Amino acid sequence: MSQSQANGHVYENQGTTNAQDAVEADSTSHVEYDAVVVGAGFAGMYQLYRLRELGLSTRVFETGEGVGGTWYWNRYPGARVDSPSMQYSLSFSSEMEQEWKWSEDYSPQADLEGYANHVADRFNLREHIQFGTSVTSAVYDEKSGRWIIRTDRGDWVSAKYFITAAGCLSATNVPNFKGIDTFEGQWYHTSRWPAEGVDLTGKRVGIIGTGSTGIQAIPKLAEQADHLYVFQRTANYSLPSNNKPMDPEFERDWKESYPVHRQRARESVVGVEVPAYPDRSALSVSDEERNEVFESAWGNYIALLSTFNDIAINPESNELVAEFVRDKIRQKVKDPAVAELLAPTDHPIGTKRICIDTHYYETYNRDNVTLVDVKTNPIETITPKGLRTTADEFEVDVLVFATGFDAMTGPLYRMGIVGKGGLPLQKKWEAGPRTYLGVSTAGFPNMFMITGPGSPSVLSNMTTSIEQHVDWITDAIKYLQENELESVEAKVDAEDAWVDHVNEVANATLYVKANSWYMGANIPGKPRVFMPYIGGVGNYRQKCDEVAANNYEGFALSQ
Ligand code: NA7
Repeated sequence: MSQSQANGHVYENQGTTNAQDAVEADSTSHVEYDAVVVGAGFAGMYQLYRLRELGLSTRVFETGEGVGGTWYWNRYPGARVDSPSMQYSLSFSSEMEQEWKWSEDYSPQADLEGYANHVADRFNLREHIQFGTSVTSAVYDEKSGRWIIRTDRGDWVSAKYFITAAGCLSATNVPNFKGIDTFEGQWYHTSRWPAEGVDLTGKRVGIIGTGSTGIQAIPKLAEQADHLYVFQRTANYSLPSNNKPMDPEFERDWKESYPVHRQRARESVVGVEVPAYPDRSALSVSDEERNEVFESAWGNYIALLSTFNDIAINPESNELVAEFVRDKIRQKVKDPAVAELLAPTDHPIGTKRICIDTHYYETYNRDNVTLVDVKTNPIETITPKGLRTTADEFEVDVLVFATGFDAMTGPLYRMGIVGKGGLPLQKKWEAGPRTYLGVSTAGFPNMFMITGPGSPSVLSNMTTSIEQHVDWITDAIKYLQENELESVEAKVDAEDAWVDHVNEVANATLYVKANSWYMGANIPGKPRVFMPYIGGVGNYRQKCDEVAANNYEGFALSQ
């Protein structure tokens, strides 16, 4: 893959072909599958496993040369999951659940990639996965009722079912910085970090971006580099992960009652087993009591945001937690000016993905780290020797872009999906994604999106949500097969009602106030719409189950 394909806003393959062209333009033979799945992360692999159980011929296309999705690509120093290891794992095989051993409370990338490989090997999945292959278009052919799927290898296949499992955060975003092509050093997007690593010894390094990725990478880069410049536009709230080696007793206890823990996670708000919200406002207690409550939850980010019932909805209550966290930052960072710059003030806490870290703030006490405020003095241009802001010039040997992703819709658009009537998905979603339950969209029959926009997805523990979607999709396909039905497609009115509901729930929270990637705000020109569903994992699951139990209410089923 070339640098320009791997990074940046590349909006080629927007599906301008129509299905007939797709078929006729290529007379080479092709393979017909029952199902095509795009992506071989946890979602794609579990979907493959379930479809194989149904006896469906299935092909998985994967851009990478190995399995793991997010954990295949994100190899930057410090990459680590922000859900507890015992819960960030697949639950469908109790044998695997029991035999697998996590080494740390929050697993590092290498452990997660190892686990993904174990899943692939244990269930013999590899033979059905075509690696090093990107889908360049997926077009619904109304005549045959099949999806025509083309790849960057120049071949094409057809399938009755088309299932996207390409992740929510896989389309990398490298901002269109002036002068980037003139840079004489090396530059990397964190999500395309070379597998062999990068030797930063003795190097001057600049990193742009202080989201979850930057916050994980910065302490590690600082340990290696001669000097590290951190170019921060917006400060983020980060809480200590308190990561440590897995306690064998905790592991044993957890494994003894895994099904109970899993069930609680499935019924929870965010797909992780957490203590229930106390039914009281942060404003209902004394300052002293509130501080004690915050202190006791410090070090467990989910618990901290669940200490009172109104942190996500009441600005005053939210500000109390936010100020508590800012105080912690002030205590950790020696230089008061640097501490103030690191203390976020422009968005309510929790309305952007909260970060968890290991020694992030302490890193700014090192002599070889400089924090540069690029909000006050924006980056003007990348230069051959480094970077120039409106105030200063910085010489660096290596530039690291921790600049995030074209989240949720980006991976789908890059696949060039075209539905009935030759309508590209990107065109249909011009004003923001429109889905029914986040799993399907009207006009795109027999297409399913695992953790698509309009589902809890990125607001939840991904493995919980992935399994829920895969199980639901598999049941829907089974229902079609058993009832000799040809297709399932969301009805427009059901979709409209779901989109209204998704927006209504989001608008009742403070989330819509932040310029976050949840809102599409990090990508110039992207519509400002809150993309995931914030109504809670448990409630959402119940709704999906009801739809299925009512013979797929809201879907048109055709013979
Ligand atoms: P994020 O959270 O989108 O963070 C990207 C960072 O890059 C953020 O600090 C941005 O600042 C910064 N950025 C982006 N463009 C620019 C420009 N042009 N100039 C300066 N700074 C810029 O991505 P991550 O990879 O950290 O995390 C993504 C998710 O992965 C995370 O939420 C977890 O769920 C796992 P901004 O805030 O836009 O001012």
